[in-house]
Amino acid sequence: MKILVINGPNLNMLGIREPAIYGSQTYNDLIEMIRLEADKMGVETEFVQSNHEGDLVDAIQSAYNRCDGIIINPAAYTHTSVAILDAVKSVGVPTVEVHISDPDTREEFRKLSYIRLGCIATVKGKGFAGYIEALHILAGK
Ligand code: CA2
Repeated sequence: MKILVINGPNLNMLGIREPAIYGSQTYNDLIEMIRLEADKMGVETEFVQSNHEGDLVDAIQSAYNRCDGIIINPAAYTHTSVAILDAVKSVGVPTVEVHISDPDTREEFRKLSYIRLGCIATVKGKGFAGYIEALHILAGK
C-alpha cells in the first residue's frame, strides 16, 4: 500500500511560529513521525509540501493509478480552493483531510472546507496525531 501525504502553504513553518496553535515540533518531525508509523504498518509513504495551489493539484494528480490513498492538509487552501477539491474528485483515490488545529473553533472563515466534499474522512484538532489516525483510516479500507 502506498500513501501520498500532502501538506499545503506555511506548514513548512511548523515549530517556528504559533506554537500555541500548531505545537513546537517541526515539519521534518511530522514527516519522521508519519514515516515511523507507516513503516511499522508496512505502508509506503511519499511526502509533498508546497506553498503553491497548482503544485498541490499536480501532486494530487500524480497519485492517479499510482497511490492507494492520500492524506492532505491543504492549510489555508482548505477554505478557498475548488481546484484542489476537483483534483481529489478527478483522481478517485481515497483521501483523508487532516487539520492540526480544529478550524471549526477558530475564525468564521475557517468553518468552510471545500475539500471535505471529496474526502472519505476529516480528522481535526488532534495535532500531529491526526495524520496517524488518517493513516489507519486509509489502511483499514
Ligand atoms: O489546523 C490546520 O492544520 C490548518 O490546516 C492550518 C492552516 C490554517 O489555514 C487552516 O485553517 C487550519 C495554516 C497553516 C499555517 O501553518 C503555520 C505553521 C507555523 C507558523 C505559522 C503558520
